[in-house]
Amino acid sequence: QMRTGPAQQSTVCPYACQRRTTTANKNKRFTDALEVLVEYHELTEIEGPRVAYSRAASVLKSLPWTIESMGGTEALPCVGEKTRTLIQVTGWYYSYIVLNISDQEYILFTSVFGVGPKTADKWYRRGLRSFSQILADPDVQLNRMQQNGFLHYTDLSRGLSAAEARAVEAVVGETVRTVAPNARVVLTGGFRRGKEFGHDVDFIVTTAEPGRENSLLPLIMGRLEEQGLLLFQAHHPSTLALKKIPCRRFEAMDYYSKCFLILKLEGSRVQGGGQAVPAGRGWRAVRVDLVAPPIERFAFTQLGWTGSKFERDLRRFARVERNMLLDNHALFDKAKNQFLAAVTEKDIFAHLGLEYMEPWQRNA
Ligand code: TTP
Ligand code: MN
Ligand code: MN
Ligand code: MN
Repeated sequence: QMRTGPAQQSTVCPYACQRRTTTANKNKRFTDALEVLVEYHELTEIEGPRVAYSRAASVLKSLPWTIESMGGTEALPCVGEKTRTLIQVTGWYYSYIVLNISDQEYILFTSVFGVGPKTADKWYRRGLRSFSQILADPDVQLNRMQQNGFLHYTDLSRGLSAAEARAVEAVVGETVRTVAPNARVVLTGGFRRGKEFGHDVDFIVTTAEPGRENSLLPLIMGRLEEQGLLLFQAHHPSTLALKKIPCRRFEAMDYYSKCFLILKLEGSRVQGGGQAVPAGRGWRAVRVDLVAPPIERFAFTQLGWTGSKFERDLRRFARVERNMLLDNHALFDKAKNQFLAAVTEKDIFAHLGLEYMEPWQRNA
């Protein structure tokens, strides 16, 4: 009975980690509008509206049917009065939110690599309303990341196709094989979830040699540099040895060695030519993230970095429903006062008493 709405509603689970959400979003019209609201509310300290809209969007993404009207949405979990109004009047309400909101510059500013809500807010408060005003203002100090964010803005704001992500995977794979033949690289993030489009490509790099994971990323960056492919790098060495695990705060945060890169992707490497590569130049800039956890933490890293709101709800589910703490490093059972080991993601789902969800079913 996949056709009508109301018959489905009783089966919609309240946590995203209990729902199978593929990239085939049947309610994109509404979820796009909701995600603009989520982004807009990221500016404020009050997390209520942001969380509420974000959860509502996740629920709508998981529905196997398209919502036609507000009627019949009453029984959906996490879909409150405001979201239902948005559904009812989506056409004009959406335009109103996107086009007339006074702070739309804030959303524009945070689209620059290295610019977060705080910086965007600071610039907005200074009266700055456009990139040219920011770049022309003698009092604005851009850090190295932001300088590169502006320098490569056109390429980076375009995002990447799955074909380009595969080309990046080949480049990173070859590089790792050259400097660390025994290391392993796996794709994670949105492209692991089967997205056709993403803002960067994420990889986990591991080695079976204990302690060696901390020297991997500098080696990889060095080799990328030698090949003339490294346009920008910010490396954060591991702080794992210094920290208490699991994190007490449930953020998409971890203590592993990681780096945020901008790489040069040559058009010739992309199957089908790579439409996003400017013709005269033959290459484009792409954002790449690498993380290098110790091998025994691989499953937790993989689950965490595969991402989406699925991940946030998984942590919340663990805490609220299971009295456990889950983060990118570990799963801790508070009742038993012990860590629960995991070699694969399946082990973690099993510890949580959840049905295993494939990565492409985690597009919450
Ligand atoms: P993103 O790359 O930001 O998001 P995405 O791959 O889902 O989508 P896109 O790139 O297309 O926008 O993050 C991927 C996951 O990595 C996200 O769930 C959070 C996680 N992550 C950490 O857990 N710790 C970190 O330090 C960072 C930078 C990311
Ligand atoms: Mn990503
Ligand atoms: Mn992103
Ligand atoms: Mn990323």
